[in-house]
Amino acid sequence: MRTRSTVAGVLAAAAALAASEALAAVLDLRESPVLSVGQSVIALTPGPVAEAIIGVVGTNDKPLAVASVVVAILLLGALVGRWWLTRRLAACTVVAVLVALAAASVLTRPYASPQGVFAAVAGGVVLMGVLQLLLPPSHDHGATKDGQHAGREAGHDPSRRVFIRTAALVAAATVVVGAAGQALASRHRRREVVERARAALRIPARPVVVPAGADLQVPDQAPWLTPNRDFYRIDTSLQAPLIDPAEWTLRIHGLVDRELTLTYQDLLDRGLTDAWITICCVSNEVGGDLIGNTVWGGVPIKGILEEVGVQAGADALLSTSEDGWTCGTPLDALTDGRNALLALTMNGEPLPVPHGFPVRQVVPGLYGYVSATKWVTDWEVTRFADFEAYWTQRGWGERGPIKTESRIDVPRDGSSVGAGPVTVAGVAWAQHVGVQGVEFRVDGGPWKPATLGVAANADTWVQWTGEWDAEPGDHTIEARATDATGEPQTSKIAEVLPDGATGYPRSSVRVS
Ligand SMILES: Nc1nc2c(c(=O)[nH]1)N[C@H]1C(S)=C(S)[C@@H](COP(=O)(O)O)O[C@H]1N2
Ligand SMILES: [Mo]
Repeated sequence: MRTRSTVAGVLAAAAALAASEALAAVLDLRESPVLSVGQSVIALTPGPVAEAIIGVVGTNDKPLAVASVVVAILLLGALVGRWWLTRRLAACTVVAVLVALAAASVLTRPYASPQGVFAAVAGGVVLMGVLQLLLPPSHDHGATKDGQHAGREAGHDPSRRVFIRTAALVAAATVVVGAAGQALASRHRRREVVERARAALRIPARPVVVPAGADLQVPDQAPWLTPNRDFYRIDTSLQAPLIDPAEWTLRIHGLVDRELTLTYQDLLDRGLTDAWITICCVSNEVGGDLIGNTVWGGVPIKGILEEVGVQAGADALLSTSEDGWTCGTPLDALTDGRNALLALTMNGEPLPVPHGFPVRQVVPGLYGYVSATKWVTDWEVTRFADFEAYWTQRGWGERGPIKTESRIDVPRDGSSVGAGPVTVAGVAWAQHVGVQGVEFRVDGGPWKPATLGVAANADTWVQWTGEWDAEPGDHTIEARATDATGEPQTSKIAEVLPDGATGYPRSSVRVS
């Protein structure tokens, strides 16, 4: 009976999930209850835990968040099933708490709606209904407190056959409803509208030309220009916000002389500036790939801030995305003349939805968490003393200047190469300062200068390459960059928390 009630509980929870998600799809909700709960879990995850998770699973953090919520609900379902016949009050309390938590998640999200609460409640009702179906409180079907009637062989237990048949039916219905819900959700009306609007945009075409000599064309090395589809994605959204550019506005307020609300067309009318900028995540470990380089097209932020008139005493721009993520950027970095942009295009095409469509910020020299707000809809000119942005609340540094770093791409860490001349290559960056040189060394020997690719400007990474005469055995290659002021990157190992990793990148290779 214990197995039976556990199975019934898990099945009931799965049916509840399928029903609630399908209902959310039928109602065309912006966000289903499961996603809302996932978002709450993300928001409540302490910074160091989030960091450890990103460190292990990288950009698979989103499926992991959803999977954890689903698994947790199935486990709670198992518990409810166990208690259904013997401790009904406790079982119902667990269901009620689950529904209440889901409803609270739905209601605290930017896309809160009464229908979302309805979908969560429906899930609870289905859960209990299925349990009632699978575990009838009967006297003659073996459902007594201590389980089976004595002397009955499991195989000949009629209630067992009934259970299996009903359970199979419930499982089949769950799969059908779940699949139908997913199919329906993928045809989300809003997604279609936004994708159509994105495809229909006629932004003056500007050819994307990689500056001559920037890409050294070393086999197996990451290309100098990161294609949009390979660009790393880091954000707190389980489902990228869907914003119709025709409805998008940026409201600018706070310590300004004149408030201003900009539309997408307003930005287009100003004309777009193109800039090659390498952006990087503070969670990028030494040697990591949470960094990418593209040409961004947008409107300089400096001019917009001049237009609204920043008042004395302000030192920060607090930007907020449509889904409520916040970011604090030093005003200095936005007004000192660097290419800080409100970007509309990435590699010549409208921003892909996961990268901030229709409008995001890009600021050379600052990690993404303090500068690169995607789906940005609100700007408040303010003071750092008066607020704490999303990641600062979770333990990250208030300011996030990018640290000078380098990476070895070839030969890859852990690879084997033949003895003789071996090409060593990688990238190095010191955004908005520039890279003057890169050196590499083997087994702690003397540093050897690498050849650098052409730098488009001080805001992008540079590729570097060199040659090493490899002798058989196990060897470790290290690299270090020196920025344009002559400052070499530090050898001191720092973790990514609180404000970015440092240390020499290493590649350990076996030479045969
Ligand atoms: N709205 C929103 N914008 C965001 C984030 C986010 O979580 N939400 N993450 C930031 C972080 S931490 C980084 S590193 C960059 C990543 O931009 P990308 O996903 O386009 O590479 O976006 C930034 N902008
Ligand atoms: Mo980031």
